[in-house]
Amino acid sequence: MEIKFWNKQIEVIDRDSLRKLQLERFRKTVEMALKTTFYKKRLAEVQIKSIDDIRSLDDIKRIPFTTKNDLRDAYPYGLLSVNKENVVRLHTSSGTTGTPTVIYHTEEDIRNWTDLIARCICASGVNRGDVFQNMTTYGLFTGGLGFHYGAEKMGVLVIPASSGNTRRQLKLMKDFGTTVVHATPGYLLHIASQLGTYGIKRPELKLRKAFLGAEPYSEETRRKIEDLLEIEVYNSYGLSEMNGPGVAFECVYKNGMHLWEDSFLMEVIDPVTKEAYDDDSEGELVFTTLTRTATPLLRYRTRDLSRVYSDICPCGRTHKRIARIKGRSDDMLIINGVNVFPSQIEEVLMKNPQVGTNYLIEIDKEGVLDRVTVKTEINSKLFTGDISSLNRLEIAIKEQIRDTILVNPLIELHEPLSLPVSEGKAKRVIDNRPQI
Ligand code: DLL
Repeated sequence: MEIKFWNKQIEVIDRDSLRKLQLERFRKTVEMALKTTFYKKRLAEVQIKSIDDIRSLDDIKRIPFTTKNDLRDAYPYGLLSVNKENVVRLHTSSGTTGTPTVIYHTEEDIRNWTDLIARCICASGVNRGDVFQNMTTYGLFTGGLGFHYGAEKMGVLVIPASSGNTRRQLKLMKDFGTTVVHATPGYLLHIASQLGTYGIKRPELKLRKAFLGAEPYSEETRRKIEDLLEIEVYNSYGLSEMNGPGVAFECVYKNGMHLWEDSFLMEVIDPVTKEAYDDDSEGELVFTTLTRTATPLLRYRTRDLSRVYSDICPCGRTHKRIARIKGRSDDMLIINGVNVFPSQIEEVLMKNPQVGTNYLIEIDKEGVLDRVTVKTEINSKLFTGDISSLNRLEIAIKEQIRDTILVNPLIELHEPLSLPVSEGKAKRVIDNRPQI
């Protein structure tokens, strides 16, 4: 297997040198943070008043966590650490309700972010000569411009298709011989199921790889997309508060995502006690930016749940890998007292070849009990059409979900394309229970 690097020196750096570099950058980050009204006050409360108060990476434990609410409260300029004249771009989070979070970038910040994306793309084995179709939304969402800049820097031909308009996406793919796409998993799964509808035969496409992220998806969904499109899917993780994409990405071994530790200092904490783990336990990811100048963030609580793989990756990169994100701690559903992640239900659905591409989880109150309804499309190609096979599928899904989440769901099978299709982040859960 050919292993490619964008910046080999940094990607295979020995762990001691990496820690030295992290400390140097962490100190600079604290220095930048102290220039913001928000952190000046926050850090004074724990007696951190200058860079001299930070002597080791362990000093991070003295710093209070930063939350999404802190960022919202500081909106719009409370976390800006440079003069406005030095800022060249801003992005905001994709949430549709409430005050968004805003991240500012200097030219240097954009250069560093772009470099990280080029690093990710290179790690997947993409080369100059590849044709890259960026099917995520351009605009405030970071997936569009973030990947666009990185792919151009890497030297691939970029098609800035943005999201939506499946007919046009497929035409672009066919006409320009697209070899790599970037999308949300939900949207690519939809496209994959639509080739026939738009009269496209697989051999007419040159597609070989896809980068998928921005929302949780299971290993089963990855496999389904890989099988349907005969491509390789790479998991891509990021969040707008840490630039956007380019935080962690899979190499060709696809055994977890390398977290770029020269740019992000990672901690994994118990979301309840907030204690940082020093082993590989599953917990909430917390990040401190290490190179950002306009909006440095210290110990940002992501709410994303994952675990670290500390073993060495055969690709030679020394940056630790993180497991597929299980979900967000705030996405966890409590159904009749049982903790359930939507990803557990998705895993069961996508394991069944007779299941189609879209699904919805609805939760209602029935008396004192919670009732879960899982609505899922069927796969028209594999479905034979007789009622008894529909019944068999329904029972099988019901049993598999019950065995996984210990809650007995109602199953509704729907015709292909009858449930809402999402071009960006999918909304899969509708919780109709009264808010307490
Ligand atoms: O979704 C940035 C991004 C764009 C990442 C394109 C990857 C590709 P936000 O809109 O701020 O930023 O949403 C960030 O999305 O905290 C996770 O909960 C979730 N997320 C992102 N990537 C993955 C992934 C972008 N690969 C939030 N698997 C994060 C699971 C993911 N969840």
